[in-house]
Amino acid sequence: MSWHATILTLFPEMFPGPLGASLAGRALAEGLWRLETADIRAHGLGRHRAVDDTPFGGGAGMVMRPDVTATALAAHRRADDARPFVYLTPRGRLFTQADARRFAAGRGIVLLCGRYEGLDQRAIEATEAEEISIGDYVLSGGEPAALVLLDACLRLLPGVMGAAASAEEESFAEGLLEYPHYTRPAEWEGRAVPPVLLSGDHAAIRAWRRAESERATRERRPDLWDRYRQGRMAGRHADSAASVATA
Ligand code: 6GU
Repeated sequence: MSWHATILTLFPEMFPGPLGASLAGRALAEGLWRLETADIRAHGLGRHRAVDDTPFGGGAGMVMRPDVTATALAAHRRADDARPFVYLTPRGRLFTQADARRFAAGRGIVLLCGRYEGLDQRAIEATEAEEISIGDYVLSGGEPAALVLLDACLRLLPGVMGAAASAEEESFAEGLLEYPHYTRPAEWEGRAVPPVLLSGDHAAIRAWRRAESERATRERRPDLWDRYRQGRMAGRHADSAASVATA
């Protein structure tokens, strides 16, 4: 069976969205992965199919009801489903390349997209959801985060990218930012390509690229740089959360 993504959402029309184009879209058409969207509102209560209510204790916004959400989940995830269940929320742990690798290595994923002020805490606990955020900013819902998370997983599935790209992935899965890239023309509007790249000296090119990767990481991402240096001192780099930035 192909890699199976199930998305529980109040906005199923947002999917596949961008995942219907480019690499992920071709892989979807080829059956390398499968997408199932589940409309939470189909499990809503009463004539208005209510899925949310006002927060106990007061305050702004609405909270997704635990009963409706749990019913929707149970309808799309059987008890023996081996796939991880992820609730997308800005309260979650930050998503990393290590998560993408772990999810891509499994059978698929079940994603719950939060809306309103979020999901009732009891449903999060009862379902043992893994809470994940994609960054320190606020989205109006979990749907764009689900698209981001899926994109990161899908490009790692066998056959989705070429073999060359996978090899590249390995060589840069070290927690450094990428070096800068150049193509023709060799001179453009008075700007020359760094001469070493035209030298044909592959060892020198490798050394230049490594130095540029390290410089970019040091200048732009001191957090990644510290982790990279610690990893190097401990004699390991692979699979650090830092490698998210280099994939
Ligand atoms: Cl997963 N959801 C929302 N609403 N905002 C976010 C997020 C998720 N990750 C970062 N910001």
